[in-house]
Amino acid sequence: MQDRNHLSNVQATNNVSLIENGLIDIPMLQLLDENGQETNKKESPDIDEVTAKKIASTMQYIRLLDERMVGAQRQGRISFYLACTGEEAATVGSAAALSPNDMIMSQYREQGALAYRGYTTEQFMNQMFSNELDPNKGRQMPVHYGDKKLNFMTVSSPLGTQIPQAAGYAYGQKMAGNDAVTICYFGEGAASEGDFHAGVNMAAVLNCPTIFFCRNNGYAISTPASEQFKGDGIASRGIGYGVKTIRVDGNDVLAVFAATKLAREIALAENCPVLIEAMTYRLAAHSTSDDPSGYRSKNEEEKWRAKDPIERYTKWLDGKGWFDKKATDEFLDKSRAEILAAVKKAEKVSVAPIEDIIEDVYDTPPWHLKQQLTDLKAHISKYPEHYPKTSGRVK
Ligand SMILES: Cc1ncc(C[n+]2csc(CCOP(=O)(O)OP(=O)(O)O)c2C)c(N)n1
Ligand SMILES: [Mg+2]
Repeated sequence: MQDRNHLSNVQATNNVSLIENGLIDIPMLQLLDENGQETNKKESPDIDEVTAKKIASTMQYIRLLDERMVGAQRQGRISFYLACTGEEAATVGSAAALSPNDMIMSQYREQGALAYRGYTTEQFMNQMFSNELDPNKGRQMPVHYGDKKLNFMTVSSPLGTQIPQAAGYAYGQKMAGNDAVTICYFGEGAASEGDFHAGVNMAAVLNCPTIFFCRNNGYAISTPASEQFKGDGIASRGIGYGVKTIRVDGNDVLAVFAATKLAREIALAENCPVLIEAMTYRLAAHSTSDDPSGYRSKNEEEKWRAKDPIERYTKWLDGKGWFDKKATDEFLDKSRAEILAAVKKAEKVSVAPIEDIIEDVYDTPPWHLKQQLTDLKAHISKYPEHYPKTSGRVK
């Protein structure tokens, strides 16, 4: 039997020296420069006109949705929101390079990928308004989307949990032989969780077709990347775990699309994970509970605003003769009206019956949860003025 470890292959050296700067300055793939010009036509992905336009309209829609929902939170209509402004190319460009059978496991800022898959404005609203049409039955914060039909795993709040799950899910896809991969989105901040290391290593050792897609947007809430890690971003970690890795300009749709397409092909053909690190910038606040003016300068934001992924992509579309200003304006007007109508509709839908708060967890709710429910009902009937009329509604 052959040796099953690497120890016998290690080369000896007689130099007493430390390895320094072994993995720095990993280059970033850029296929579209900041003026929307292709940098290397031979490497540009082959995106047909229909797909190219769908990518554009999804990015525009998501930017609009973000703007409107931050507004809705400020008006007190929803409790919380997370915008992805500035990161649209990373999520929409990657989703466009996948097959609809591929599983998406997201962190929370990937509404672009979900919209690309066909999640409707009404579905977004029912989830965010936590009404009875929300598949989570209102038991989650806004932005915890999920959709079985669209192969989009429900978002969960604790950072990094989706990373080992994505290794396991892809392992199952490989065993089932259904020619599908799992893409796992996460932020560079989440890559500090133990789950990142466990998940990536597991996928490498067990040969799982997982695409680990890191959105390195410079911040984990108020903590800049420079205070999060000392190594060369997250790409260097992929290489450390023996995972094929690529760093891309996350504001460049063509680079993101090309990298994800390649990652998918390799993951399927070789049954292995691939790590993509998309370099981008969170132009938005972390969430509606955050105010970035306390930890970064307007000047820094402006520098990144000038690299707007939508503008860059639009210039490219225009160069191809695929950009129609009038049609785009009409689409935005229609989307604005659709979002407003969906807000008005979703906020009128009742919340789920109050029993749902303790059901679906245990086969039979245990006595202490039943007791808490009884206490809650008593509390709501004592102070009805502090609760929506529909709370406390019994099945
Ligand atoms: C285990 C865990 N720790 C802390 C948090 C609080 N938290 C929510 S988002 C966040 C920052 C994550 O940053 P990053 O992964 O870079 O994603 P980004 O928000 O930049 O998209 C933190 C610390 C959490 N949700 N879960
Ligand atoms: Mg981040």
